[in-house]
Amino acid sequence: MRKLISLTVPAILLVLFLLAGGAVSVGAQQCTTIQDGVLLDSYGNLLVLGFDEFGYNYQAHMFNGTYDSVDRKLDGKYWGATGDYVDDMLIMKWSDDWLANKDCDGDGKLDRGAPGSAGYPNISQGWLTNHIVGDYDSDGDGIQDAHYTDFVKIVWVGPGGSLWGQYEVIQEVYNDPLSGFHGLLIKIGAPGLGLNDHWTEP
Ligand SMILES: [Ca+2]
Ligand SMILES: [Ca+2]
Repeated sequence: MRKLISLTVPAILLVLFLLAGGAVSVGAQQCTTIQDGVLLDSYGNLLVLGFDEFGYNYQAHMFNGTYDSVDRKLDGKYWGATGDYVDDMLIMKWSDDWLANKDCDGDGKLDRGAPGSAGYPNISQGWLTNHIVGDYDSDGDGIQDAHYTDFVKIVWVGPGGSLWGQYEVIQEVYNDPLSGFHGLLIKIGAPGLGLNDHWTEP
């Protein structure tokens, strides 16, 4: 349980903070795709098709990497922080409204939010999932003896959401046998990932 909050909340931040930079200017009605070879990440590197060295596949709306690589800097740290979770595996998937694979408003960044909505193109909507597989030292003897998994679903719910002001964790399933958690269902909301109309209970 010790890692439950500290791991999941930072993990889901990542897509929100990526791709802050941009370079290309296109016509208002024209979409720029990753295939065009001009869209950049926040460090000025070209986005590529398929999985990049960090584990991102923006075209497929997927990430398969670690806490270290999720900040797009392989430095043994998670956004500058250290800890034994940094090498834990992280898999994410997201909807097009969370982070699209093209830039249609011409700001040089992958679009966020549903086109036409108030938050478009800068505020992620839709849904994001995190699946974490990791180990930790349960008793301080230096051996990574404890194995855990965590699965989290997050959706945009609009103003008033308890997470970052407009999001909610609608489901979390935590497994950590050594600490006595066997598929602990921490929270579950309505079915229908990211469909705000289907949301019933935070
Ligand atoms: Ca890193
Ligand atoms: Ca854009």
